[in-house]
This record gives sequence, C-alpha cells and structure tokens, in this order.
Amino acid sequence: MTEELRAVIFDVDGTLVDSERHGHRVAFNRAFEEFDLPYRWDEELYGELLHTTGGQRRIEGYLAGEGVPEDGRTELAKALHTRKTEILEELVDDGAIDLRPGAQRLLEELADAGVALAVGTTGSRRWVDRLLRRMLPEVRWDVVVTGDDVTARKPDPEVFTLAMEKLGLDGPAGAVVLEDSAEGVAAAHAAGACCAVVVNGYTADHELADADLVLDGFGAPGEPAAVLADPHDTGSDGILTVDLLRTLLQRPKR
Ligand code: XBP
Ligand code: MG
Repeated sequence: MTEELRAVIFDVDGTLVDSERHGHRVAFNRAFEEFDLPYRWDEELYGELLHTTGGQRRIEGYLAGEGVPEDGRTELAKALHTRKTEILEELVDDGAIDLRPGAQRLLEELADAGVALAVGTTGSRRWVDRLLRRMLPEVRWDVVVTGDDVTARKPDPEVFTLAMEKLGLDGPAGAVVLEDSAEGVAAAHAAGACCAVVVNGYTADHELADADLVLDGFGAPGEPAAVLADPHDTGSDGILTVDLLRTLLQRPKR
C-alpha cells in the first residue's frame, strides 16, 4: 500500500537551527556567571552534555557530577534554567542563532504540497515560540509540541506521539520526523515514525545506524548535502525534497 505523506515533524535544536554551540551553550555559561558559579561549558564538554536532553535536566545532572548536594540541587537547576531561558531569548532577538541552510526551502515546498508542518522539540516553549516567530515568520505551523508539553524528554517518544495526535493522524504511517541526533531518532522510532537525519558538527559522530536516511544538511540545487547513509536505497542526490520524503515513507516496515 502506498502511504501518503501527511505531515513532517521537525526537531528544532540542531535541525532547523544551529542553536547549541553559539546559543544554548552561551546562555548556560552566562547564567552560571551571573549566579557566581565557577562552571563553564566549553564546546567539547557541551557536545557530551547534549546527550542529556532538556536544559534543566542537563544542568541538574552536571551539578550532581560536580558534587552539589541533592538538597537544593533541583531548585538551583530550576533557577539557573529560568535565567538561561531569558538569556537565550535575548540571543534569539540579537540574531545569534542561524537557520540551517535549506530548512526554509524545504518548509516552503512542503507547505506548497499541502503537507502539514509540526515541531517536536524538547526545548522550552518560551524561546521556541519566540525563535519560530522571529526566524520563520511566514511558516504556518499546524502543531508545535515543546518540552513544556510533555512529561518525558527524548529519547522518550512522547513529544512525537503527542505531535501526531494533535495533527489528527491516526498513526505514524503518514509522518516523517526530521532530526539531528541519536536521541531524536530513538524517540521517533519509538513513536513508530520514519526518521531522516540532517547531522551537524555535534551529531556527526552519533550512532545513527537506525536512521532511515542520513545527510549532512538539507542540500540545495547545485549544493547537495553529503549522503552519509541511505539504508532504504532511495537513491537520494543529497537534496531533501518533498519527493524524497514521499519515497522514504514507502520504506519496508521494520
Ligand atoms: C534539545 C535539547 C534542549 C536544548 C536546550 O534536544 O535537549 O534541551 O539543548 O533547551 P532536541 P532548553 O533537539 O533533541 O529536542 O534549555 O529549553 O531545554
Ligand atoms: Mg535536536
């Protein structure tokens, strides 16, 4: 049976935008500084910390590793994360975060093709809404699910299951998830969805053997992305298009 492509669910951090190195990481460090804490996350350390999804969880796990006593640790992580979120909003307003090349092209093509557009991120609602409004003002999102809307973060599937439910899909068969990380692929597959990956500098070495397609970007005519894995033999030329996502959806069931 041919599956119809009904919706694409986009991860935000690392997928739609290059937000981690010069956005979130900087905001976490400024919050530490303002709280007179000695912690600073350099680019390399931050790559390891990214495996803990969700900013508050990331801080709390780090504080535990630094020997901060359990009593008061959650409260400190919460306060740091609240301030970090405010700082990130300022960075968004200052234009410190870039869209990934080709993301906007694909969004426009999908909208023209009548495919529903959704966001599924573990990031916080406040900055996500602000970033989408500022950086993609033309895009009409059908559904936006953030970390504030779920009880468990990726690799738990809840964010994608909820997005598909809100999209009104009667199952994952008509949806493709676009992700950048191993945690994202695990979440998408646990939700039963097809998952294509556009890796970035932080996720190029992630374990992505389960992904349905791996490119190192969205690609553009004349500037294709590198095809790093094409397990379903789509014959991708390195440009993520609506047709490629439709082809991917016809993959054999796992
Ligand atoms: C992104 C995250 C987020 C951001 C920080 O994961 O884990 O926590 O790094 O945002 P994904 P918050 O791209 O898999 O959704 O501080 O708002 O959590
Ligand atoms: Mg991501």
